[in-house]
Amino acid sequence: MNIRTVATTPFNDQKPGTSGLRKRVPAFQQPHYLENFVQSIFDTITVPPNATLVLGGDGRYYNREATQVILKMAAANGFRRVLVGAGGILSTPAASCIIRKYKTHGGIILSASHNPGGPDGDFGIKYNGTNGGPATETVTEAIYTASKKITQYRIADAADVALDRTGDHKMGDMTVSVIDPVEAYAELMESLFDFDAIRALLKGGFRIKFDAMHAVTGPYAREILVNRLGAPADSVMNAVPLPDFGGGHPDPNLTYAHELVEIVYGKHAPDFGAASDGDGDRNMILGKGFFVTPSDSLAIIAANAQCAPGYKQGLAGIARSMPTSEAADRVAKALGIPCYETPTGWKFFGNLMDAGKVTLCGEESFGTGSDHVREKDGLWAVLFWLNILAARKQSVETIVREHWTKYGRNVYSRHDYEGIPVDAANGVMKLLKDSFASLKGAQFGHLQVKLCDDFSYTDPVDGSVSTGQGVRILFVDGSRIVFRLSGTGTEGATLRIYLESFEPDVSRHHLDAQEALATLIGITLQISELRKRTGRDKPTVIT
Ligand code: VG1
Ligand code: CO
Repeated sequence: MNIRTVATTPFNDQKPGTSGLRKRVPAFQQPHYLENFVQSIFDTITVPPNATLVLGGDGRYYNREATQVILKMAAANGFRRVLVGAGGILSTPAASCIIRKYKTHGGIILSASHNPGGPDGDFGIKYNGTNGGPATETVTEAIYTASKKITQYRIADAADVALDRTGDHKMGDMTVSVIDPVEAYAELMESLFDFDAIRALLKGGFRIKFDAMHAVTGPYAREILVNRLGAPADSVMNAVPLPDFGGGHPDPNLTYAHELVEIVYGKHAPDFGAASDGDGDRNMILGKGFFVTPSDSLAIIAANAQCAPGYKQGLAGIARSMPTSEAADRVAKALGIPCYETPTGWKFFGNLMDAGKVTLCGEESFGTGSDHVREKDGLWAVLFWLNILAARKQSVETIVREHWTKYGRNVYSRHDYEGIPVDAANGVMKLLKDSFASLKGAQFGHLQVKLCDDFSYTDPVDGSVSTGQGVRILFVDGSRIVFRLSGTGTEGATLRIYLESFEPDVSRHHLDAQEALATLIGITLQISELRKRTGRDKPTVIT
């Protein structure tokens, strides 16, 4: 097999964001663009002899073409084997599971998660390390540095691999093993949860609806929920993955998963509703006419973890991203276990899990997971809820309300302003940082500012420091406002504002979050000059 060395010049925009490199499809289709980034990964990770790589993606437009290119580059860069999901498909948590199960030299995941797909949509690529988790910041920075200096890449002259035929295919000295994308993952789920109890729950007439949003979880949900757990076939909707996600925005929240939301808030609503995103790592949990915030979901899973066989031995600790509500902290305190606060992005949880410091992790952005893999995991969260529901035999709403009664309610909401001009977004952030001194101690009605800062994190395991992770305005009574710029978008800037206050009074737990947070929302608009600077009078998405 002939291996070609191709001369190339750097692109200067290959800096990975919160979760890998995400760009519009036409950017990735530029000659050498994909190849440069893949070679930068291989040059950074130094491939040991006889190494195996995992490869798969969320099935979005360009997934197949990129898969063929990466296979040929893996062969030219000394890999002995590549485990690739049939059709080039692997959900993000399944890829993590397979890296861990077969102890491979990491894997490459092709996904732009919940961003829309199609010829003009987004595409993305990231490297996960040998622990199955997203490369740490040190590694992504090194990949970026390599991408700025690259002069050549290596690629094999080989025929395309028949990606739909499972089994081994030869590419020179390298073997391409095309594997079932679901099997290993489904087995892992069966080892963690009480499938008998969930089967009995479903048999007893408990009705569920899972929205795969025409993204990667369709085949996973069918195999696990329908084939293995016996849910009726129509329990899974939008189950066929499509390269453009059917024109939708595969983001499981109240705005984009509206088809499911209408069903669970409508007549004849099922008892439980859930959705996942483009690459299967996010989850939204709903009861009959009831929405569970991701922050509450993390806390409730933590408080009820002993219901699931895989977590019977208890939790080592919990970690949440900084903007995620402090509901999980209250559970950790009651359990007498540590709770860690990390920057946004799953890559910050890896070290804590590898060191055995935490079992559960979560983000307010519909991400929940545990140390069973090193990614957040949408279907895992769905199964955890079903396991809890099977054990407690109460409705979703009752479980949440009882949780609030016991621990108090962390009222929470996130306001996103998407696609605003970059200068305006930077201006808002600068204004806030310049106002720290005058804000400290300032009084807004009954709320007084206790502290403002730009969050920075020192990893307790490797000592690495990550600065500039979001502006925090903390109030004396424990309320918080956090401002952050998104690191996953591909157009303009997205400003995220996270609002939280604590409500111990049960008689006020029924209040709508926007109503309960009205004072904080007012302060936000005042101190950020948001309307004036961005020209927007309301958020694009409220979750
Ligand atoms: C967003 C979320 C973050 C999440 C990241 C990747 O990042 O806020 O919590 O880890 O997406 O999730 P940002 O930088 O846009 O706020 V996924 O499902 O897009 O891989
Ligand atoms: Co995702």
